[in-house]
Amino acid sequence: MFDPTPILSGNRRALARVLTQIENSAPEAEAALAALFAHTGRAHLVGVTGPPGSGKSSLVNELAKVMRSAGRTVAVVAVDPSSPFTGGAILGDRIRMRDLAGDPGVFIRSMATRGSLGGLARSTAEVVTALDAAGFDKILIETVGAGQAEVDIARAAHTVLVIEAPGLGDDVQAIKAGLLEVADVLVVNKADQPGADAAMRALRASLDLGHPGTRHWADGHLSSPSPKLGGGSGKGAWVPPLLQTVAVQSKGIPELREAIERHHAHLLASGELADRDRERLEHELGQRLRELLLAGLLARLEPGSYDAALEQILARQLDPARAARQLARSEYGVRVGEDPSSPAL
Ligand SMILES: Nc1nc2c(ncn2[C@@H]2O[C@H](COP(=O)(O)OP(=O)(O)OP(=O)(O)O)[C@@H](O)[C@H]2O)c(=O)[nH]1
Ligand SMILES: [Mg+2]
Repeated sequence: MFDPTPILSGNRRALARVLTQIENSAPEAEAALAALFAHTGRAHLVGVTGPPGSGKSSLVNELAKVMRSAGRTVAVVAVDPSSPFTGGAILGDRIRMRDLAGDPGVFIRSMATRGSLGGLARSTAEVVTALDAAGFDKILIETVGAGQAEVDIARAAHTVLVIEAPGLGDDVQAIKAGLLEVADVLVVNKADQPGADAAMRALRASLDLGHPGTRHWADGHLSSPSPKLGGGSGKGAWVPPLLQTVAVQSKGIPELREAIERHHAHLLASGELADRDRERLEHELGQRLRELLLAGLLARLEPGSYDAALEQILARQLDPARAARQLARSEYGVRVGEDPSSPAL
């Protein structure tokens, strides 16, 4: 039986132990998370994403400092999707985060990919659960906004910061990757560098052109997104502010914190915070259900039938959709996916 008391009362070693269990997918993690989950839902989750090298870690470090000065406790989760063998970025982050070391109101954790990015998304969510239960006021989640999976990790937060910087190449890249769509606060960092004003203009133009408001998951949302999400409904809608910062000179950081707090206040006042929590947890429920159903099905299939189906598909004797139905049917004896009213898993 897992006793959550040490973590709930701020014992850092107990917290670190559970985070390691989560990262290793140790069997103990599940019981710990089950006991901790009831104590979550209080932290303000802030996602920080953007192209590689735009200054996310530097900004997170600065933000953590001003949040501490304002009396908030802060946890930082740095998600590094690169191979564990090239952990240079993590090392860099550790060194940079040294300013904050020794402060009991700050907790920093780097996470590297062990398996798939999907696995990383899940263990990040679990780490955030543990940090939330441990009582941190603000949880900053840094991911490189390079692919959909990483963007999804950040967008699961309540407030999403998108960090751009001049001279990183094609600004349109980031826009294509759907980063702007998920931004609640937009930052052009490295404003000391040439091209910062041009980057601001480009972002402002695309903000004006774009239709912010449709926060939708890349896959697997089981019900339609709430119409309230994204503030597309006019009155009281949130317009993402566009800020400039110079992380290495601590410039623009109080203004950035202020924008984050304003967004939090907006989420609370509009009821959107509850909507976003609902969306995030529903996404997780759907994801886990899919995984369980698939694993259960694969485990109980007639040996060889999956491969046989694949061979038939490759030989163009059977199409993938029908093959999937046949596999599902042979297992459960139900006609999965043929009833249009049944949810598509
Ligand atoms: N000139 C200038 N350099 C900056 C600024 N902010 C960060 N840097 C530098 O830019 C480099 C990358 O900064 P990081 O904070 O590691 O950027 P990141 O976005 O976390 O990088 P990844 O996690 O690797 O994607 C470092 O050498 C920083 O010192 C800034 O405002 N101005
Ligand atoms: Mg970084």
